[in-house]
Amino acid sequence: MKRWAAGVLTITVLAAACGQQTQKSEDASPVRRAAPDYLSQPLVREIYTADPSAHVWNGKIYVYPSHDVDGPTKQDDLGSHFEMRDYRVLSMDKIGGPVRVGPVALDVKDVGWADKQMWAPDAAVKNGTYYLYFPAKDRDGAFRIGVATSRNPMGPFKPQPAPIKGSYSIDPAVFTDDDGSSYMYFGGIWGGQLQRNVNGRFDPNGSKTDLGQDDKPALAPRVARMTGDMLEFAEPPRPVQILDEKGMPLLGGDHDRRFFEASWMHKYKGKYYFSYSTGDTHYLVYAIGESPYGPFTYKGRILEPVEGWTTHHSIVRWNGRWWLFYADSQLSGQTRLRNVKVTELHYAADGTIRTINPFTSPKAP
Ligand code: FUB
Repeated sequence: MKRWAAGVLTITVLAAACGQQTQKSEDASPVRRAAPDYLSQPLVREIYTADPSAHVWNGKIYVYPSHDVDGPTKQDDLGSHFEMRDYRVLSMDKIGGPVRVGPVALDVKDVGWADKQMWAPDAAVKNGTYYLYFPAKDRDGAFRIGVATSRNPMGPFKPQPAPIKGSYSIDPAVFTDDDGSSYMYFGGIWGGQLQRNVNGRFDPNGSKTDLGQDDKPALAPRVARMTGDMLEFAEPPRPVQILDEKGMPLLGGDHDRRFFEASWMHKYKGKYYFSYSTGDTHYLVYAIGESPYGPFTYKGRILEPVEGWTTHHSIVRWNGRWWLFYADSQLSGQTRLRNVKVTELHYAADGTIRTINPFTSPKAP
């Protein structure tokens, strides 16, 4: 049996096991792989998951993913086919051990201001309260970022009545520095609407993809320090500058390196590593700076393209080693139905990250 056909058979069996439909063909990945060709295997198979934000709390690993569901909307450049409605948290005692899928932690129907599209979330903890940060579209079709709280990292989370004041766009990632200050990084172009919020106000008629100014600095992700209660921005969000090796901002036309979505921040040996997805070129890349606000200098790739259109990640230290959580479309073969994975991440002696190939063998013909 050809590898592609074997993949389809596997997918059909797995899809039946997942109790989900996978028959949409317009967004099927062109090349399917046999299971051993993937560097790592899905963490869970009973639901579809993506955009994993991992944290280590009290020695346990908690993963806050998007919960992908099949829906009627055709795939487009604005991600209209990502029709997620709720969040479920994953937990594990150790990497490689059993993964628990928690019950619904937050449902869009319980968020008064939100209408649809519960996209990539993140979480934080302070003084025994857990905070779930999530983007969703409001009734005007504008992405806003909400926050919900719980005393349990698995939820259920109780949402605040309104989105975070001054929030817009998608993909919140909250980083807490050694001095206890927390910062939210956020933003995404195209469907993430950053280009429709260039002045901090939503312009429904703004550009659809990016600013279309290839020779100008690329649109920058945003960062804002959080208030002490973790519920609001303590300051207006500011652009995160990402510079090339000559100290010049990356340009809009530099699709292999410029910011698209999926911010993450971690600290390694005293330096701040800002990482993100390049979207339409499908890389996870990183840039290093001396402050949580940047500027950050582009350094290279973390992960080569996975199967599926999107790529989104988190980086955490567990048991003295560093781990990359990411997602691909191994189980379904469709971009809208993804599955989260984990693999070890390695640094070279100079602090650069060794690029990871998500496959163990070269691409099938
Ligand atoms: O999962 C929906 C969106 O796709 C996320 O918010 C983006 O980062 C991309 O993964």
